[in-house]
Amino acid sequence: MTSSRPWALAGVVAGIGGLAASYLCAGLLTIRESPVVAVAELVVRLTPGPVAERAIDILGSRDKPFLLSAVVVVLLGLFALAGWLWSRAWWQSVLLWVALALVGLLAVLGQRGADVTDTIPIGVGLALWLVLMLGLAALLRRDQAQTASEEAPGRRAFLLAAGTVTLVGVALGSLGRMVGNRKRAVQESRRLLRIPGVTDPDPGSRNRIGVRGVQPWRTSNQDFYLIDTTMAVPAINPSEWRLRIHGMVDRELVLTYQDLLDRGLSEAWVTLNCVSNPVGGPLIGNAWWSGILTADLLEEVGVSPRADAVLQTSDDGWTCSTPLEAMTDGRGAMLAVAMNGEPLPIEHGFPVRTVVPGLYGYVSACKWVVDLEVTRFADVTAFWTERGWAERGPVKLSSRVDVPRSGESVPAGRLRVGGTAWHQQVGIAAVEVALDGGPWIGADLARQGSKDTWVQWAATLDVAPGDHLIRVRATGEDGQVQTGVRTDVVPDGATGWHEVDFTAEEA
Ligand SMILES: Nc1nc2c(c(=O)[nH]1)N[C@H]1C(S)=C(S)[C@@H](COP(=O)(O)O)O[C@H]1N2
Ligand SMILES: [Mo]
Repeated sequence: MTSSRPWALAGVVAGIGGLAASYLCAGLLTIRESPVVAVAELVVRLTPGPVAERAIDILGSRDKPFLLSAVVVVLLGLFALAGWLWSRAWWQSVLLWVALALVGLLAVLGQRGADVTDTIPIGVGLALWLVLMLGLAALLRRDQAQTASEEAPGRRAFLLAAGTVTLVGVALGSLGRMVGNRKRAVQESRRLLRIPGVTDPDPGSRNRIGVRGVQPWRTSNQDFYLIDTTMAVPAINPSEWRLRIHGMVDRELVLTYQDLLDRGLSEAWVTLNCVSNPVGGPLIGNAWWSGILTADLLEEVGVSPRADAVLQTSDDGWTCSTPLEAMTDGRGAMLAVAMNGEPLPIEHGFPVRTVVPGLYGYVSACKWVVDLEVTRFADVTAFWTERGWAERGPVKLSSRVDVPRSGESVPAGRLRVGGTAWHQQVGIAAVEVALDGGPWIGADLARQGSKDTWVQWAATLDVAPGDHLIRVRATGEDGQVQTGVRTDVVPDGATGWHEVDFTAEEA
């Protein structure tokens, strides 16, 4: 019998060739992403919410590279299988390939705004695979026939395979550069962009409580947490960006970036929260946002009195449904174009993202936003609400200890502790800490920027040598006291007091 290894190798080589062809084709057609990324995104979309949560827990920010690598490994295995199948019954191999192409097709057509051109890379990939496989199979057969009479076992096929791999490598390399060029072009236009009216106020020291180790009141763009489901951050040139506002409106509107800027900027400090932030967690940040008020835009288009939601869609297909009221009342919901005085960083939604004070990001803070559909909650679902998260997501009253850190050792005696607290749309009236289950002690508050920002607190404790536990709770301007009842982040945000254990050591 013939060895199966050269056949598997031929399958892999033909597979990579086909894949490279579809990559190149996608690049040339400036389709946002290649079929492989589309498949990875399909996996993300099909993953049940709790499984996704678990994966993010275990893998953290490595979840995406992990998923992409998994897709690639599975693909390579299937390529090898297809090559081997060809040696036994070529039509089985073709069937496997057609099945793979169908999965790719499904994934691609499932993307936002997919059209027929998006399917071309898959067709091209399939065709090239067939050509490569036919060629390699012919060579392998000839080699095997030769081996029977002379020597030189399968050498030609391997040489050819190596040659093809090299070619494919070159092709992939140049494609990588092309895609890279596009990203670089957008980075460059962002770097050169000056948005008139954007300011960059220094928060000064008034908001600072002055305890070392408490997170800065203003979160730099660099340190701002990042959460999104996208496999490939959209690279959108402002000159190509369009926003469509439609649905239950009197006059549909399509805006360019300049049209948007022409409507005038508003600016505010807003603390953004992720609903997945565990008690005491890091998924929160405070920035100075500059943008165009959604209330003005929605007034301009005239919304139906029967509407109660806005379905926001990102360039990457992610969606969220936001209460219409939150985007039209006086709270200052905006389409932000700048963050901390700079054009939005690409990964934070460049060129335009939504910021709605008082709501968790998953129901409001759409990055790379391109479509606002005025609608009704009863008529739509969105990315996270389809996965078991609540339809409404107001930020919950919460507080955090930053100093001391969990497990830290500190000198016994007078100890300055500190952290932050927030209750967007309401404001913080008081913060209290308790040592080792003792009575609540009032903390000092720094100045709160506005009711939509966090506020820093500090307290002085006297700690004896030994192990200790401190906990913190906040009270809102509305008199609500932060509950100690612990609930999970699903479906609408965690509750409970943040507790930190530490050790005081004899000085
Ligand atoms: N396009 C897009 N926008 C998105 C998301 C996303 O997955 N895709 N995630 C949302 C969530 S859950 C949060 S908490 C915020 C986070 O914004 P940041 O990454 O700028 O901090 O973005 C929101 N906007
Ligand atoms: Mo989030």
